[in-house]
Amino acid sequence: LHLEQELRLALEGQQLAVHFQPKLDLATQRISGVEALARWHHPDMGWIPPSAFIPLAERTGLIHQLGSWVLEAACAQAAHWFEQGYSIQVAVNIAAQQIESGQLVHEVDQLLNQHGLPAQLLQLELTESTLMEDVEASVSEMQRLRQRGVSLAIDDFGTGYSSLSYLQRFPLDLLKIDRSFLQTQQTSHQQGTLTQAIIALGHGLGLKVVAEGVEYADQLEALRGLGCDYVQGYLISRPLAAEQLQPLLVEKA
Ligand code: G
Ligand code: G
Ligand code: MN
Ligand code: NA
Repeated sequence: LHLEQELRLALEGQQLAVHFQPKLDLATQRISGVEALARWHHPDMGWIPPSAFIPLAERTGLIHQLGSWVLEAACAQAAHWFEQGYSIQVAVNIAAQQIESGQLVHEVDQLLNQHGLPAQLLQLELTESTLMEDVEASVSEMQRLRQRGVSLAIDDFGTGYSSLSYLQRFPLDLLKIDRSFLQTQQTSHQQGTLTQAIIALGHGLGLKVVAEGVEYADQLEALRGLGCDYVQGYLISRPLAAEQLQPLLVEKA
């Protein structure tokens, strides 16, 4: 209950921030997008990890407020980069409750308008488990978002329990392979085989594929060999504040 009060105060005050982790396009060797990640800096407790406050926000319903705040901050930053001449797609993590609220499409419409942001520069990440909570509702909300040109990703793929027959029903653009597949790839040939199979599955469904949690150069080269489209992970960069990220970005020709 104590931390819940602190999170309420954080949402009202200036304690939350959004950091951005770049995604490298293996075809162009350029940063083509970033993932927005919520950060909480408490005045006394210091940095509080998302693994502590995201589940708390979901339990208490504060995720609506937090999710809206992150979405707004991400759209503002994406619009800022766009105005500066960078073509950087910003991906935002969306919790199940945000999809279930039925308000997400309206919220996204307003933000795109307000910031003059082309819809293709916004991507929403939905985890496999979120999508499986209510398949029909997810498909319908996703179709509405996709009609507007918003890009959609399935996040943490391979850790949930989605049946492959459902996968083709979701209107998706990108499949994000969960980082747990990479963490063991070095030691296990079988994990490498799974990564290869997931990439083939994604491509078979017409999706681009990104591997998360890439920490070593040999992992990146292996993924390139497997035809993976993008990589994200500490090898490329940790999540950074927007200003710190600037040197990694390349202006449009
Ligand atoms: O940044 P970090 O790797 O510690 O993130 C941990 C988890 O918190 C990840 O699963 C990430 O998706 C989640 N997360 C970070 N920011 C947000 C956010 O704004 N909304 C939601 N729903 N989840 C987030
Ligand atoms: O679940 P989601 O993909 O949204 O979470 C992203 C999380 O993964 C963030 O908390 C981020 O800090 C973390 N992360 C990003 N890159 C790496 C990496 O290379 N290794 C590890 N262990 N974690 C990473
Ligand atoms: Mn994510
Ligand atoms: Na993920």
